[in-house]
Amino acid sequence: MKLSGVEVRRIEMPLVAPFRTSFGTQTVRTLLLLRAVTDEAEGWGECVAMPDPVYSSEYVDGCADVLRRFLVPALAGEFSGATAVAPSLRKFRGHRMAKAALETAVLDAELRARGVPLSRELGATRDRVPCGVSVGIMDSIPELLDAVDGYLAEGYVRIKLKIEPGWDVEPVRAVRERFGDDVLLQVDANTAYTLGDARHLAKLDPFDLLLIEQPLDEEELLAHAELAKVVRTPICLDESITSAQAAADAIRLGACQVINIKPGRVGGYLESRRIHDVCAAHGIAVWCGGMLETGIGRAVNVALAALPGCTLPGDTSASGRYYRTDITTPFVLDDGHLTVPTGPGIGIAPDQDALDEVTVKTEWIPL
Ligand code: SMG
Ligand code: MG
Repeated sequence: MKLSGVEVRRIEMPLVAPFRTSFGTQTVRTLLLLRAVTDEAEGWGECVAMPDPVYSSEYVDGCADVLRRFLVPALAGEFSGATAVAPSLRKFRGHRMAKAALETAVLDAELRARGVPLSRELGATRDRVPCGVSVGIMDSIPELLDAVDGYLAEGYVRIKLKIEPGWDVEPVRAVRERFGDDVLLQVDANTAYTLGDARHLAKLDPFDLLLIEQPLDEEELLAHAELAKVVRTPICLDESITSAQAAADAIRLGACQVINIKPGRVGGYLESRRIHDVCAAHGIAVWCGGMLETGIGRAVNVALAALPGCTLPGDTSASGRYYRTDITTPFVLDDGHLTVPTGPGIGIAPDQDALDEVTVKTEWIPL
């Protein structure tokens, strides 16, 4: 396979509602969309980094820079396909979101050329996946209850509440009181707490949550293991899990009982599959996270969520949860599920007009 170049589009898509987490509020999703042009076919990849380095160290302009100067040029010449991408990029440290986008675009091109759907390539065992929804921090409890009510009415099978100090026990209590004990409920702190908050976080235990996601800093694996001795709610790691090696270490240390897999955070779908397998071997439940993806990133996430070890509903919500108009055929909830695309590669492509509408910059990186 030979790459002739990569088109990098910067797109800006308004969110249907502001999304507030412990690190900030998003009203527009700005991200990079890659189109890899090869001698066999073209393929798409979405870079999940945000404009500011607040979820992780990567950010949109940094990803565009590293793709232009280092990652795309490293793929010059003949190579054997998507499995050769990560080894070719390994000498460049970090930048996993940028690497993941490039690997996905190459993988999509390769699979389209071979006529193989990504879900089959990854080893998916389901044709539809149950979907959860991530609910941002709100200004008031009544506002939160209205939002949760709406999502449950739409059919979402699991609710995740974003939390931070000052917005944790009370919102969880209110949701449990209003919607009952049967609702699958979990929380995500995006690193907002310290180990000193352990006793406070244990106050979430009576609410029978599925998990608490990334309560402490991403580098604090040992502190998560200590926290796990104080809180009964299972700990799930997101930001801390940057590779299959990190997952194996975290499991060995007792830092988590559940892992959120995000292909962007770990450098791609092939590494995601390895994390899935490491977790399956240790009896650790996994689920597919979300980064407010467009239909392109969502298609790939839904394929990943269809793997047998993804035993918990993911943050793979319908297009309408995020955008009034998606750049692909929208993903629509059917009885709380999304259908796994069956076409070759990622199984979906952007609508050219919709894509042009949201594109603010296009760059061609030639090889
Ligand atoms: O894609 O539905 C989604 C968002 C899910 O909460 C979500 N993602 O830490 O898991 C997480 C956050 C990170 C992105 S916030 C902009
Ligand atoms: Mg998270």
